[in-house]
Amino acid sequence: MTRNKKINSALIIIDVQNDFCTGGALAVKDGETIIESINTAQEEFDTVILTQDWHPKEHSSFASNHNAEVYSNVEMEYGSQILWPNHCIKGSVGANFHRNLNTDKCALIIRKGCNPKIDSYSAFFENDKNTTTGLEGYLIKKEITQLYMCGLAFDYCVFYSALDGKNLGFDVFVFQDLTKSIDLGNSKNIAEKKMHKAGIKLLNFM
Ligand code: VGL
Ligand code: ZN
Repeated sequence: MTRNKKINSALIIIDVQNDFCTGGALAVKDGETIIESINTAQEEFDTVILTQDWHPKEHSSFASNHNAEVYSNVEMEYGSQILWPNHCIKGSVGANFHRNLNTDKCALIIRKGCNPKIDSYSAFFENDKNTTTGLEGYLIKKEITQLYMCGLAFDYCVFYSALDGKNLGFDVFVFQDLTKSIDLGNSKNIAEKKMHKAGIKLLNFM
């Protein structure tokens, strides 16, 4: 199918990294199965942006740095934080983009979670909701008003990126069939409801 290129739009591909795919440290079930369609989706956009979870090994979101159970919660200065298995350690194979992902088209890679003291789910802000990644400024300078999001994981990094994008005034669309969820507790349903309520449009690409 040929479709018109989406103008004033960017495709933001969240965290399609080995550690979020089968065999990875924080594997999202069937994470890699969305990649081929994500590559197809890229053909419809002039602007493609990738994000890459990129943690130092002493990162405060790792359970191993707290002597705590994985998936338990701790209170940080910026609020509640889930403790994850060690994942996406900068420079490691797990932090690399999955080999099937076409990375040729993308002009900007946003790395996030680099500060050992603050986790960063969103492509826009760290979890303190204040420290910017610079992505907003990039999009404004490029006169991009519509954001289409996909990638891993739907209920964490895609969700927080979509909410922040919407709050910043962008039109936000999520290609839900180009995502997969971690689904901790009821996180997938909660994310869907909050996105609907915020006016984020959930679409299917295929
Ligand atoms: C993510 C948990 C921890 C994600 C990243 O990409 O959704 N989730 N770090
Ligand atoms: Zn992470």
